[in-house]
Amino acid sequence: MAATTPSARERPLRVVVAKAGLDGHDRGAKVIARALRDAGMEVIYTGLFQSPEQIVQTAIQEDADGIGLSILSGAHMTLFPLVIEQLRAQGAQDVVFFGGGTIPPDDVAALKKLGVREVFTPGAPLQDIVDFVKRACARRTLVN
Ligand code: B12
Repeated sequence: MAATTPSARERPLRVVVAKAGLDGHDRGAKVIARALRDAGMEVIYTGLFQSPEQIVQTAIQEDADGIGLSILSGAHMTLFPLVIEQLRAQGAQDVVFFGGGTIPPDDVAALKKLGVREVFTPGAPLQDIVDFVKRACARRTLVN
């Protein structure tokens, strides 16, 4: 009998949408979580006031393909780098890290240089965000 080769199949994308630090603005994060869910993804929303360490732990425990961090508090230049540090410390650099919020253009450029894949600011169309997440995380969803 011929040997069977396991064929690649696709599973839904899994994405953690996170809020960090003392930032209480949760509307944007919830809108993004809903848009990604409506696009067929499995979304884990962390709720407010998470530490960078907790966010990365959640992504690992949930076997997430991506982390989307929402920051409207002005603390983005502290919290995004801390999440990157935790991704390295916990051996999860392959998780796609992106985000959004009230982030000035110069800071967007600086965060992208640090390794944040994409940053979406107020007014960013939801379809652009969905398309980005599908594209950026797609490679991770092929499983045997
Ligand atoms: C609504 C609002 C509030 C509400 C929040 C309600 C809630 N539950 O979210 C209330 C009244 C509680 C509030 C409180 C405060 N607020 Co306020 N708030 C706003 C406001 C007017 C709108 C934010 C909003 O909900 N927009 C609608 C959502 C849908 O848009 P969004 O979050 O920007 O999301 C879009 C993008 O940014 C992006 N995105 C966002 N997150 C993510 C995540 C991912 C993964 C991705 C891919 C994309 C993405 O995609 C979305 C779609 O385009 C903004 C001003 C503004 N125009 O942004 C100020 C603003 C954010 N607030 C501000 C401030 C200062 C405060 C207070 C400190 C005021 C005070 N002194 O008490 C408090 C802090 C409260 C706290 N604990 O954090 C400042 C922040 C300044 C800064 N960043 O340095 C802002 C910018 C106003 C200003 N111009 O000064 N606020």
